[in-house]
Amino acid sequence: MTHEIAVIPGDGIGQEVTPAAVKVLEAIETVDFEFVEGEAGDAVKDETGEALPQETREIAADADATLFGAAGETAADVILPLRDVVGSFANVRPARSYPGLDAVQPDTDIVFIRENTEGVYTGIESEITEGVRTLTRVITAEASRDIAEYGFDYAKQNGYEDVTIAHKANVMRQTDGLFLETAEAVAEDRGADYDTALMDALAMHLVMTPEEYDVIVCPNLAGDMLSDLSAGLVGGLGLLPSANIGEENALFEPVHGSAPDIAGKGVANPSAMILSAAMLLEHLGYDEEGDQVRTAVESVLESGPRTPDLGGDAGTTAVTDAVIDEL
Ligand code: GGG
Repeated sequence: MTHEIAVIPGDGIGQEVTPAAVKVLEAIETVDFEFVEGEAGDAVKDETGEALPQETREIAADADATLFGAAGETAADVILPLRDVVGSFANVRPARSYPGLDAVQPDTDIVFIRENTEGVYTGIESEITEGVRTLTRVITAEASRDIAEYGFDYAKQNGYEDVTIAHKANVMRQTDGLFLETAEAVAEDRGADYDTALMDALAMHLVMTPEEYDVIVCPNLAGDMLSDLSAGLVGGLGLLPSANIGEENALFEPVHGSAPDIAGKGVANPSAMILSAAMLLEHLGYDEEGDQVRTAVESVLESGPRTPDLGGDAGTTAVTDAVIDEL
């Protein structure tokens, strides 16, 4: 069986790390892929006036899964609609420390389960009058239930003991009040143990004692920010993959953005993107192959070569080829 994969490199280092992940997938001899490339991002907007052309939407909608690189200035016009195209409601962001890397917190193994459709990312913003702008934060019981169910199921299926529900219901009483009460009801229906944590205090606890957390179920913005914070604990954004999961389709992307400061230099760390490809393999049912890719990345992270963000002097291609050699 051949799996059709939409490949959307996007902007900046997305153009460098996405081909690296494709090269790794091509090296997996037990799975057949057909890659269909689509354009999106700042450059295509400059050329055509549209950051996400209809053709690219269709490529992602028709594929078995999508690999997405990075979004730049047009992030809101690219990645948010793409998540919608694949019907994604859950953004899974594992933040793990790896042996041999100089991490701030070497005992980190946390999976953020981020609500992926609403919160402050619905784009409902207005200018009321000059100097006054507003943003509408949308929280629904349906989306809160979906993400909580996904989070508790994920924890059970992946052998994680602790689930924490992140919120700020003492201030955002209506919106996070609903998120919290809905997620707690899901836990109680399942008879599952859980903790709740105010997201601001949680940020501090994550820095000081990340080993106390396993799976964290978060509203949208909190999940985006707390996962980036946790990237800092394990060695940087070059290490965090993610999966945008829908009922029938999914999109895989590194947590990092387009990194314009290093784009075009050939030194971007491909690990997050290759680990996202490992998540894609698992999503398609190739657990063994996904595990092989992750193990190969871990081995290269431990023994090198490494890109400059991890203290090395190797380029994207050298690291990718080393991962393929390990495979
Ligand atoms: N590959 C991820 C990416 O391009 N991130 C840029 C960004 O702004 N992301 C916002 C989000 O993940 O919601």
